[in-house]
Amino acid sequence: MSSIPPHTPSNLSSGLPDNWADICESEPLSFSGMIQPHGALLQIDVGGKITHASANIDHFFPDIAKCIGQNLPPDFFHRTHTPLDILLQSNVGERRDLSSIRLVDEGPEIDVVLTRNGEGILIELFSSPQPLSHPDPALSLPFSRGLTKEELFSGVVTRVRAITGFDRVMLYAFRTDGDGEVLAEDHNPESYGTYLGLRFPGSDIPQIARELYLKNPWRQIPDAPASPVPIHSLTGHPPDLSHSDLRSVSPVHQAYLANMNVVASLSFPVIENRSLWGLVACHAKSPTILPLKTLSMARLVVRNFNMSLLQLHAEERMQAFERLNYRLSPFREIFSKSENPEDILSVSATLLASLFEGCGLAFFSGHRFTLWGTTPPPSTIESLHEILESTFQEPIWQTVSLSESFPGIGVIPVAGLMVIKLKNQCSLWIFRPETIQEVAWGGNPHKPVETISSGLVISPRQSFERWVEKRVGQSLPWDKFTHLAALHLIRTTTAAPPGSHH
Ligand code: BLA
Repeated sequence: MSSIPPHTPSNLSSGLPDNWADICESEPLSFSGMIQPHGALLQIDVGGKITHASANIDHFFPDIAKCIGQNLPPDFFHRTHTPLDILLQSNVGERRDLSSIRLVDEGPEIDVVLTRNGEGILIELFSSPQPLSHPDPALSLPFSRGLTKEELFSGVVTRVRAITGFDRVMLYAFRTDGDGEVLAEDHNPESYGTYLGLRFPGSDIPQIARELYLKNPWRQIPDAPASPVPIHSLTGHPPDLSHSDLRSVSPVHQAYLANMNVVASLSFPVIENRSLWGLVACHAKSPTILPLKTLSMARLVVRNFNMSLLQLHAEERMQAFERLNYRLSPFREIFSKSENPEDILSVSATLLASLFEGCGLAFFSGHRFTLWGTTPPPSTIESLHEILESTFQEPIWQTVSLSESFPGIGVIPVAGLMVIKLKNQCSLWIFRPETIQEVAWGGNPHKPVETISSGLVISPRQSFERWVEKRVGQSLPWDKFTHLAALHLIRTTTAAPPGSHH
């Protein structure tokens, strides 16, 4: 029997219901049945029949409200220069952005977005505001090669602010621990304070909201407090708004923006390996509606940035791999000859400890192990080995705090642990010491729930003032470079011997 109680996830937000994060994750964002009032929406099915219309549709397209259940006039597709059958043949998620279209003679010019969705075609109509200014077309040229990361980061926020005119534009990046941080910011000199360098808890942007960025080019909230408009339905079910930019704003997020003193918000996804790497997030203090052309131009800038970022990351990885290849060669060499823990650590302990910034190591070969440097006592390591062997299948496991992961572990002279599983039941354990860290947050992140008269509600923070957390009992985080080094170790020691073929 092991002497250490099983793993319990750390609970930052003590006193809260355990499932508060699930509550955020279960809001039916895409089935709100309502839209924001700056545009109007129609859903047609694959036969061209109108199944849903927003209550304000008359404002954009007179006489259509009566037509729920009937076919959209063929003239519509003539005026949008996009035949219905062509639209229906496109893949779900594909969209056509049409600027300055007239749906009726002598009618106003409007912007139209047509999106093929699961149910048929989603039609979104927006009044086409005159652009505030005509941004310099050079802003949408690709970023020059050879910029440093910092130059690229500040380049994208400056360009997006020049195009959109928002008060504040930030590059917000998700960290490997799920939280996020503001890496670059450009703001109106009159706007208050800065979010640059501040960290925000992962729960501020739930996964359900992050996933929508993989389907949409941007999320536009021109007037967060504005009352939403209901959608009339033929089917009795709300339409799927996962591809809709007009989708009404989550009430929690409305409160969040209000607490931040933000009225208009606009954000563009930055994507790497099909997942959301970050956002370019824009804030304004007063309602701000941009024409489709301006939105498309800002999106192009973010896409250019995204491409340069991927290139930079690829170069970084290549350089890191070359360095790792060189530095890890003594380890590879000894491990290819011997799996004896003493042999391995006598040759490579110093280099492994310095590469992984560890204070102590354990090398397991089956159930035999050898220790080096500062580690917990052997009996504790044996118990940990037993638990981890039975609970974790992944090739890499890590924690920044063994005492948070295993509250019964007792007093130990280390905080963090990374376990790297190698071939033949061998594993390398790296211990890190406690490093007291100061983390500057955008407001106290530990209180996402409040008590109001009717009970407990999930609510965003009231204040986003810089709030410094002093982190004790934790090691430095296991960052991307450490992960890369661990993967490199696994790959290069399990690679098929030269000459073998698959
Ligand atoms: C959405 N939260 C968002 C979005 C951002 C943030 C960028 C996307 C929509 C948008 O662009 O406005 C958070 N905004 C930030 C952060 C910064 C910023 C971190 O500018 C930092 C500078 N929010 C909460 C809690 C919940 C929550 C506790 O604080 C959960 C109950 C939910 N956030 C939430 C939801 C959305 C959201 C539901 C989706 C809103 C929508 O699209 O309607």
